Amino acid sequence: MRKTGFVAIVGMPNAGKSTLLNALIKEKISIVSPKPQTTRDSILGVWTDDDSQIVFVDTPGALKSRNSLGDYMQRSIDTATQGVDCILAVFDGHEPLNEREMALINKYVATKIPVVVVATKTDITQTEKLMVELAKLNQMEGIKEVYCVSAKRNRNVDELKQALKKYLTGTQMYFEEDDLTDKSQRFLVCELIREKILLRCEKEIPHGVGIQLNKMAYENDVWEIDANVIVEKASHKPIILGHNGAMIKEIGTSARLSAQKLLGAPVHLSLWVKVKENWRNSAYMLNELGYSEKI
Ligand SMILES: Nc1nc2c(ncn2[C@@H]2O[C@H](COP(=O)(O)OP(=O)(O)O)[C@@H](O)[C@H]2O)c(=O)[nH]1
Ligand SMILES: [Mg+2]
Repeated sequence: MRKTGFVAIVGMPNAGKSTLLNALIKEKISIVSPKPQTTRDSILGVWTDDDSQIVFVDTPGALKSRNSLGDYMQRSIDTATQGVDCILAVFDGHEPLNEREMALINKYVATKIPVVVVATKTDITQTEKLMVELAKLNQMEGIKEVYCVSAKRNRNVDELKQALKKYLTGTQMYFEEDDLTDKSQRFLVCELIREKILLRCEKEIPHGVGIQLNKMAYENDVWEIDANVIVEKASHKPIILGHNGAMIKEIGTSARLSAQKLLGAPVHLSLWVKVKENWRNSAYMLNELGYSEKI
């Protein structure tokens, strides 16, 4: 019988949580960008092998909420850490561990759920610097283990996964053996489009972007996908469109290529830029874009 259970991945925005999740399950299901707040929703990533099934919960980074979307993100972190077998507290190993991060780790230790701390991005840091951070962690009580990994270079990630197995407390399989995530292909396609915008647009634009799928159907061996890119200010529209539509074209091409990889078939993608003022505070729009509570 397999040992099974849930592991929540928590930490500050940009720590490298989603990259680590993708490395742990060896598949890209959570989008990644250098911008904070890239992940908005808790995403489950499932790893199944001969002796275990680990369900990883990727969460948005801890932050102060300023709108209904932010409240939703915070609730999704709180829910994600309830009832899990282990909490993976991830921090960016190439930055000093700050007070807020130490406080967060202490908060998780107080839950009595086993806490494993992970310093990631070790490919871009010096060992000496890391030693200082590890010494700080050593002085904190209640941490079960500390791992140094590079999710990008896949360094020490499998060892970490093996180590996590001892915390699993269940025996029930939560997912089929070949399932990788709880998210639908529709959700993942929207996320890929959003990722391409995050990677190309600066300042406040990325945080105000939402993707609304009008159509996603497999017709004559091709995925026909039609989506709205929702922005919250009229002034954002020309930025996303770019000069003579150059920007939206570039976003569309790279999203189409990623979607083809995900879906394993050719994709036709149409994108439309629409303005919906203040959508991040509209219950209707949040629901439309998939940010609604699952009961
Ligand atoms: N060099 C390096 N960069 C990383 C690593 N993991 C994440 N990153 C980068 O850090 C940024 C934030 O990563 P992401 O996974 O989105 O962080 P999250 O907000 O915690 O989910 C992105 O630009 C990633 O490419 C790593 O192991 N090494
Ligand atoms: Mg993330």
